[in-house]
Amino acid sequence: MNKIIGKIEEIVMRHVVMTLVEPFVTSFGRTHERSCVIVEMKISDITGFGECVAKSYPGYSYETTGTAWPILSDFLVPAVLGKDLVDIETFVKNYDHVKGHPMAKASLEMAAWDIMGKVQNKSLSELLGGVKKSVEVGVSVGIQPSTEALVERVGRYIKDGYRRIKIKIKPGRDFSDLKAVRSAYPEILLQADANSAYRLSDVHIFNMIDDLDLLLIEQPLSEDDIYEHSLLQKQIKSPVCLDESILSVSHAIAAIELGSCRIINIKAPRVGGLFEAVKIHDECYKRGVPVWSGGMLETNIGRASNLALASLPGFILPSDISASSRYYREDIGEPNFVLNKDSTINVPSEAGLGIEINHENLARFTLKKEVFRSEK
Ligand code: OSB
Ligand code: MG
Repeated sequence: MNKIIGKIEEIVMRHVVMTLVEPFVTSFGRTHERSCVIVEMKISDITGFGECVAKSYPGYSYETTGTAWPILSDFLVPAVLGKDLVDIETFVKNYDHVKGHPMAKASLEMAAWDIMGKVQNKSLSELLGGVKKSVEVGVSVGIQPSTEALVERVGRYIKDGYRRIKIKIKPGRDFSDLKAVRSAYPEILLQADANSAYRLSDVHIFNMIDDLDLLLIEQPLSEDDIYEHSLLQKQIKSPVCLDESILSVSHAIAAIELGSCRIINIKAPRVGGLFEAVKIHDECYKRGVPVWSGGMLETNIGRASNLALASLPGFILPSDISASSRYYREDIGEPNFVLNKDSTINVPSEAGLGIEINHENLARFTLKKEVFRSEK
């Protein structure tokens, strides 16, 4: 029997908006002001934080800050408020009956893990079964105004110390962009992310890209095209990696068994939280399928969570977790993560997420705040 940690007495939701150091452009749109919901959970004198990574526009998935807010306030928060926190498995059962909305769910779960770690004086990495003190990382480079600008931007990231570069692609900005980067930097670990912008009939483009020695091609087809990805993977040499298509461990198993991908990008928020993310990791690890951690332009709160997850043994490819300075000039929590000389970032070792909230910045970036207290 697990010990009861205490009653969830209060949950605070904040709609936070932070400006990226530079706009981030993908096949589905442009982000400069990045919004998120930050949840704060209290059990007596212990506070945990979680980040809902859904942005203002439903380009990556249907979730937005605007959908996450009522899903949290009307359904998820009432499902856990006043309940005893015992362990994460029972915590997530509280809202089992709510369909979908994985990012909203993942933010509450993150706050619960943060509390769990603080109570047990263990880092999130330790709680999850992490084995690494630092993790290999890369940088995700948005679509630039021109191919020349892209080569130049990539050059500066390589100077910063990133050894793995991911290029966002879309129809019309694919092979020639990748070829230019490959020619300029023949040694770099290179991969591409299409964010579901192609159809199976575009296979000839991927056949050309096959000659550029990419680590992987991420999410070429639609998120519901797991079967079509299996047809694509049969016709191309580069490993397909799925991101948007994988919303649960069942999807991961289906994609692997069908041969739809050879690599999986794990994002805890996309799959409903760290609990499901670890299940996907374990399943992939057992089958020898490499995984890596994706990112959603998180604040340091979400970044700490990604780093802890990426410390698990199956995360053998470099993750989309870059230095804090690549995202925001100022963050809502410390420490700011820095890139080590060997293109790694240290995994937080303090209890829980290991993030000290900067309350002044948090208040400054908060547009809206709502407090929920349990009755007694
Ligand atoms: O597809 O991996 C993606 C950012 C927002 C939405 C989707 C994606 C991304 C990234 C950025 O590629 C990764 C990062 O946080 O550095
Ligand atoms: Mg992706």
